[in-house]
Amino acid sequence: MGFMKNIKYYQLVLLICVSMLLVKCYDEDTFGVPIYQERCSDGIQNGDETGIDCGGSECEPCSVESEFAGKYRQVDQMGRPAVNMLFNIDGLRDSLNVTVPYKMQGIFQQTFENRIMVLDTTYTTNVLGLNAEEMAAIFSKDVLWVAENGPTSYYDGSNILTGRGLGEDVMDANLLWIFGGPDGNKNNDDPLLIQDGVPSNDAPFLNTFPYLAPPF
Ligand SMILES: [Ca+2]
Ligand SMILES: [Ca+2]
Repeated sequence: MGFMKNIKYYQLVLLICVSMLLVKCYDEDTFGVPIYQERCSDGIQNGDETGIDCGGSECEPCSVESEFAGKYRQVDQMGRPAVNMLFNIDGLRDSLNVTVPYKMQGIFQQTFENRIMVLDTTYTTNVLGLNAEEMAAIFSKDVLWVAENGPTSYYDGSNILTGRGLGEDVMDANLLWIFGGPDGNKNNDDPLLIQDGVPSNDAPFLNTFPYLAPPF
């Protein structure tokens, strides 16, 4: 009887040890990675995701389908120059193109903010005094502001986003705001990140409608 009791005792101890081992293995399987990151790639809609592995508070926004309730379908969006290329991530560029502007900030604010911090990991504020959240708030709504009064300028040092003159170097303005830092001279070295080296158009603008330069 004593022998049998000992066997049962050892079986119990073994069972407890195996259980502890399994618990330990489970913890180590996460490798210290927060659970939500696995949730955003587990192939099912869980947590507060609004689609499979997207949306909610932790995952990337879900792709947006084109809203189509009439004669015209939105397939592209171009407000300010290069917004989709500079501030958005590869997988969501088609989504931004089909998102109506009033919904853009709600969907893309966090993605744009993250992107700014990836482009310049030491970003604080720029020459406009905007932090990453404030920059993202402006650019995630991809529309071109136009001032009702005063000069029309994308950025001339004093007039900021009051429109866009055709001859303005808008790409350099964008680069300056992302990489220039509070004084506008951060990353002003090799590689030079605050200018693209293309200061003007290679063909003259037209004096009549549509005023754009010929493509070649
Ligand atoms: Ca999921
Ligand atoms: Ca340029």
